[in-house]
Amino acid sequence: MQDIRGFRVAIAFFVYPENRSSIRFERLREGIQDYEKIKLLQSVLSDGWKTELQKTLNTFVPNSNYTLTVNEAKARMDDITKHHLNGDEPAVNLALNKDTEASSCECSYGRDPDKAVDGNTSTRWCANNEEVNHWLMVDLGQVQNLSQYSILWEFNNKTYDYVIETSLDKTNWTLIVDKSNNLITTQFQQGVINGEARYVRLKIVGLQSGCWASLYEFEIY
Ligand SMILES: [Ca+2]
Repeated sequence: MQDIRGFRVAIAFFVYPENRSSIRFERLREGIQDYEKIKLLQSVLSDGWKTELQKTLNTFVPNSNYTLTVNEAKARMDDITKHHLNGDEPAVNLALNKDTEASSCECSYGRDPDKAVDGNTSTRWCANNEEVNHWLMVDLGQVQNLSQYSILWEFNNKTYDYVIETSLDKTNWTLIVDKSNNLITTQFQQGVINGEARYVRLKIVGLQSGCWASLYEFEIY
């Protein structure tokens, strides 16, 4: 059995992502069960679901912000199992590696807008100052039916107020998500969106002190 700390998620279990000085027996047992389940899933899942499982495991990499709690990670693993048994395949991230534009970027640090849609949770887009109303736009390449979005912000436990607008022609915009009074402080956030669009624009309208408009991944389904 391998504790995920010190390993780049080859085979891992969920319990104790953070440093603890002792371990309770029931937690250890849970960890062993999770380990066996992950190992089994890795051997039977399709490539698409394997990637989804890996994303969940990646949130438990040492020195990350542990964006999911143990229970959330377990719930996601159960969800993946259920979909696998139903014969479903994971939804395709429509934003992945698509063209992007932004109001600004810390480009000299490599924090260009395309870093928000490169599928890599260690690269990020960041605006070039702490002002609000910076935006990131993704061109999906063609008109698509939208169902869901997710954002992995730079920081956990911070409030990012944002809105999402969509457009068919890059001229006329429709507000489809209004989180301008966002109460959620988790680093990973997701929500439902409806309608058809080719262009999707995320605008950060409120920031806590010390936070800039900055995020690792913006996914659209
Ligand atoms: Ca990225």
